[in-house]
Amino acid sequence: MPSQLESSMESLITVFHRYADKDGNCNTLSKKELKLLMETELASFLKSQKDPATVDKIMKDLDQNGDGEVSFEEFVPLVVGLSIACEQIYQIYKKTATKK
Ligand SMILES: [Ca+2]
Ligand SMILES: [Ca+2]
Repeated sequence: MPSQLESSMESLITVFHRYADKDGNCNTLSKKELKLLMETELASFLKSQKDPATVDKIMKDLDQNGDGEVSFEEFVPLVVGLSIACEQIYQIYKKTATKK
């Protein structure tokens, strides 16, 4: 049985490839693939971002080598960044929950 963290990492890889494999280049996400991934897997985050250009901006931020595609290495910082943001919310939530 994989640990919780191991299965989380496995899920991350599985989700990345579920979208990256849609076109010829299965190791990277095109903008279309990234958009689909975010709309499906990060719908609540995307909804909280009112700016319709969010995906374009995120794409630009993530694409470190500027080839117009997002590789797994370039994708991971997005997940890490969102996890950090979620953890901060979790801390605030925990604080207010214990204050009662
Ligand atoms: Ca692809
Ligand atoms: Ca790239």
